[in-house]
Amino acid sequence: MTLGTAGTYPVLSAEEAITHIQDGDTVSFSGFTPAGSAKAVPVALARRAREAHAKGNPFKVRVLTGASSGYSIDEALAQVDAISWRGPYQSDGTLRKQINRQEVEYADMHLSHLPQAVAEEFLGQIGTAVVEATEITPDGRVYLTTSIGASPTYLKYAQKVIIEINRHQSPRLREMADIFVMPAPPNRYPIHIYEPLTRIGWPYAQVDPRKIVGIVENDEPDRLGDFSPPDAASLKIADHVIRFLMDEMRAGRIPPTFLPLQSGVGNVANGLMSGLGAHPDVPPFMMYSEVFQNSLVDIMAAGKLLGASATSLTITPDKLQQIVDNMDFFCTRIVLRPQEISNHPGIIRRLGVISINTAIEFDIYGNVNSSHLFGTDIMNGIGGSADFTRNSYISIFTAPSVVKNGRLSAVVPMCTHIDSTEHSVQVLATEQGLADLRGLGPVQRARRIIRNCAHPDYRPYLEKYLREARVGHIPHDLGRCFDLHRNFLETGSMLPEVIP
Ligand code: 0RQ
Repeated sequence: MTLGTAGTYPVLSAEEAITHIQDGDTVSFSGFTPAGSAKAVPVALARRAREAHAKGNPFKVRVLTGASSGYSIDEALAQVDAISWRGPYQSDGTLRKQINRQEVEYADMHLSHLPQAVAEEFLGQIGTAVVEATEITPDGRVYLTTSIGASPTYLKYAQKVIIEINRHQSPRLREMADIFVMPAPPNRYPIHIYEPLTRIGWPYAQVDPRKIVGIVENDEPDRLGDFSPPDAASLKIADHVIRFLMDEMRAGRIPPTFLPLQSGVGNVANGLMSGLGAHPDVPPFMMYSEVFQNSLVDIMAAGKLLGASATSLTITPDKLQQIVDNMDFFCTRIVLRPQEISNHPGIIRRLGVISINTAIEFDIYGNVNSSHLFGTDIMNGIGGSADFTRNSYISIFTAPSVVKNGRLSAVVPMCTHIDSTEHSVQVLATEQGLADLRGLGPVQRARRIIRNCAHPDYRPYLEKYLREARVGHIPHDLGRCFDLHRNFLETGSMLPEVIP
């Protein structure tokens, strides 16, 4: 152990730092996606868990992050069975299997709710927060890196804090940070964000220096995989959504200056944003979103994206370098906020955000399942999708109409799990077409969704279901509403007679 560069905090190896973490502790890590995630400490913790298990000793921790986390946290810890409880979101293959086998308890939460749930101690007392930063000052100012997420909250509520000082991350990232931690009710006043780039806070998070047990030095980059180019279905979905937005502008429901967009992550979302950026009729626009992703760097550099508010820079190393090399340009156009503010329902409603997220499946009435397969198995989680959907000016969900070579339809009679209800979902799009559901009653919605969005192989089945369902405000047949799902589980295809 040596003294820190500021002479204030002890510099620890990752192995020394983890001696402060015990079996059963709740540990909160920085990171929203792999961006800004703690790296050295969780990997050392995984080594310790493996050694403990080899000796027959228990070692598991309860893990909190901002959202998903990538290799260093979920994958490293799940591979050695070191997670007992996880929240608020994950997307790791190994951890997913453990959750679905009931080996790990998983609290799948709206991401804007997380900081308040921490403050209320519903998630237990946080023993240690491990937060990546480029600098910590003697008076406890913590300059975060590529994500803000829930780190300000974790620094505030954890009993002990370990700071990972990452020398790879640019100290200039702080120029994008705008950090404000909401007080507890009833002392909450209006949040003065009137356009996506309004700044209301400070470039650093605050921690009580007495809680810091040490700093761990590190120089690993965020580990983000490359995006594959969008497939044909994604490009068609993007076309339908862009045409719809253009029609909304022509109808005067979207002003000529456009409205801020939120878009989910993944290849469809990247393709959609690139398409919007390249479209000659789309005016330069803003984003009020959760994640700033790869395609946005180019359209911002080209002047099409005027500004973006997010909570993380989830971008590949080459794109991050482009931002760091041109920081004078980008730091006036990107604001990184805590997830409580990036996903704040009131601000989303005030700004008139147009949300575009991806569904696993949706039913003929417009209920959307974002998180669970066959009603039982988690895929990733609800994430921020419903923070935005419920409060946006126009809420859009996209999905390919079929997956697994047509053996699964994304349009079903009834979703086996619902994350965003028909009341919140306004527009659905698949590569087949787009269904604008605003103002329609259930049966009209069903007819439009089946006609515009369902794959032709599944349309006759869905039409027959609607025709034969028990009449009510929302016609259904409770004996048959999950037949497609049951068919798939039993035969490997939702419609075995149609698709071999
Ligand atoms: O399974 O991996 O075995 O092939 O689900 O599907 O097509 O890879 O889609 O990566 O875009 O993820 C909704 C999961 C889509 C994601 C979801 C199977 C399919 C595949 C994944 P395989 P794809 P994507 C704001 C936004 C919730 C959080 C959110 C998500 C796997 O977008 O997690 O919205 N969203 N955050 O084969 C059975 C179906 C299926 C199906 C797909 N109908 N039935 N399996 N799959 N449809 C937050 C941020 O901005 C971070």
